[in-house]
Amino acid sequence: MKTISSKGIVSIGCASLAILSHNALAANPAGVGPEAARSSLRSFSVAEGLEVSLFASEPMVRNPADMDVDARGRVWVTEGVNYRSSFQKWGVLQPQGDRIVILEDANGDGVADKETVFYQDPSVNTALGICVLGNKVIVSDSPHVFVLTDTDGDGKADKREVLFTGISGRDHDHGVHAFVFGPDGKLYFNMGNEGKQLYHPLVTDVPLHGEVGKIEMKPVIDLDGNEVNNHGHPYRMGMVFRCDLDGSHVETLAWNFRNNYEVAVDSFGTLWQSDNDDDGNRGVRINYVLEFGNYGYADEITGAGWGEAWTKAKTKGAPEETKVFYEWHQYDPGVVPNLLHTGAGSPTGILIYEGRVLPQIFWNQVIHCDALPRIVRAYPVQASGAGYKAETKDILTTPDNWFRPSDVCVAPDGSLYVADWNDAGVGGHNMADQKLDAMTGRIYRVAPRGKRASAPALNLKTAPGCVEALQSPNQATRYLAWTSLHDMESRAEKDLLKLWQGKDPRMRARALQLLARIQGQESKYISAALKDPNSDIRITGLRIARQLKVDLIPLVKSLAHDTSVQVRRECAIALRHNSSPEAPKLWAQLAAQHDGRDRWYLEALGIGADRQWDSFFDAWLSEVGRQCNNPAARDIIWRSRSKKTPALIASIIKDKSLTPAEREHYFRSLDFISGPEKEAALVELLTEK
Ligand SMILES: [Ca+2]
Ligand SMILES: [Ca+2]
Ligand SMILES: [Ca+2]
Ligand SMILES: [Ca+2]
Repeated sequence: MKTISSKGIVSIGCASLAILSHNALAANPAGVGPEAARSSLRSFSVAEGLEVSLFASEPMVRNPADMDVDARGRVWVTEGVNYRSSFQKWGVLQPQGDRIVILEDANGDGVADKETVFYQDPSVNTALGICVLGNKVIVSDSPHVFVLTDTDGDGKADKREVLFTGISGRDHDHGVHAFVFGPDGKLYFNMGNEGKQLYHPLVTDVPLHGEVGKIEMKPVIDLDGNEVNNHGHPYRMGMVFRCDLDGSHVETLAWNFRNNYEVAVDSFGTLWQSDNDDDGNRGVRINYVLEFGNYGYADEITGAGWGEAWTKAKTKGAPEETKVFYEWHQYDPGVVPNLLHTGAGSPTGILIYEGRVLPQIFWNQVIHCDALPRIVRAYPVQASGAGYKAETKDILTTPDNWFRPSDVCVAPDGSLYVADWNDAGVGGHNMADQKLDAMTGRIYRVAPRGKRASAPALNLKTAPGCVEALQSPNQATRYLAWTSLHDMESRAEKDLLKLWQGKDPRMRARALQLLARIQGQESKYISAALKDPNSDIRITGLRIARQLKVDLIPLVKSLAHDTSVQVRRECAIALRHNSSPEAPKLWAQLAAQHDGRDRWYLEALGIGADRQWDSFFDAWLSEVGRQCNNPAARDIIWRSRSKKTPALIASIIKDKSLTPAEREHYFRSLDFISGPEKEAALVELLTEK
């Protein structure tokens, strides 16, 4: 949902503000309750072959903020009844606090008929994230991330621990978001630009109920040795992370987003996100996330917003359609390109659909909610150079302007569940739905016509049963399977091998992640992966090798001339902060294969050369010799941050055939470099005749 910035109040908040002034009660004008909810479904359009049905509605569920579906097909919801109660005039509507509720269809008619309050406490308010992992539930609610455990299996939390703390963005849509379980057995999560920093608690156990109060904490130092905060060293704004299940070994995977609402991780370990524009600028973006990439919401060096640069560009005649590129600093060296711009929006939940129940166009694709245009849609991708290009394909939408999809999840049967916050507005510190008795919230199921909900029985005691469960499209199921298989180690190898030798690359990748983690078998499976005909498997192998801290140099050597530029992209990233004397030469070989057009590849090279520009760039200069006056070489020079960069930039700028815009493009590169070499280059340019 969208934060209302000073500009946003006018453009985004208007829907709810208008309603509030006309109707103090402000209930959904189309009616309240299950019958009204069912009748509103008649206006919904759904992708061909699919149907939408009502799973739950008020009063069973109100204002669902985030959702997860467990291995039994039960729907877990964090409610936002007390949304913004700490500062809005409607105040606390539910003194017992917001609920985390489990909704269940006990009699099998496709409609929820049982609700269990897993947890309710005033210390949890409109939690932006929920992730069900066995008997543990991770709840993201700035300033804390809680782990709630149901120790006796009655569906109610018995124990509360703090996983992370010290996060800003309390009572804000841009704080810490949902956790997801990755194919590597790690947790992935993100926070928007109000999250600001991440702390480890010194004591994790806290009482089950009540305010946590002040707790001892220490800043998170990530695996790169950086303190995780937004001060620009190097991280800024919204960030995305990976860590172990216990919160240790934090990696800051990418940064400089505005409100990257959730992260989705596919079976190859590739990350996908959306990001919200500054409200009213029609600049929502979908991102394929390059690990360790800067995504350019603020100026990398100064931290400045984009308005000034855009105003300047506009006076020089930049067309309106380039504004979105300025918004995300896409013309700056060191900023990763966006996958897709989707216009105005309030992006929310996201997932990667690796099931086989929806029509084929949705297989292996990102599925995403956008509450402003009231749509759930997919972005089918095709590889394009070292990155991707994407289209949009709608799944669910309606003209009913109270439909506000806040989250989407895959159930064990491969169907989708969609949470509907249901309001005239899209959050952003406001709501029309201010009266508890009439407060709405809906959960829909989207599935092929006539396909009844089901949850396959699991057998997690045996390796074949676990390998079966590992192939589930449902994340909560995969978590159970993964952890059992990981515990079985070599006892599961035979059955994992069958999956590894199968046809579906994503299922093979899931097996590979576990096979390569059987003690003593690491290098055998990594090397098999690196020789695989499928480029995504080679990429997965390299990513596993990085995580397992295997010596990467021989691996990058074997892949440095790979036929797939995506594999070479991954090689560049693998060289990041590698101190081997062989790293510069390998980077130079990768850089020499840049085609002068592929910005994804260029940025991957930049990520790989971080902190080692001088040696890497020198190696590249020796590699290309005098052949550095062509588009590819000029691109590398423009992106580079070496002591030799300024003189080379100056010599490009002196080329009389450059257009003024091209000259400006190269000049901009100098803003990212400091030191005497830059001063000398500037003097040279100023005194040029
Ligand atoms: Ca039922
Ligand atoms: Ca319990
Ligand atoms: Ca979600
Ligand atoms: Ca509502």
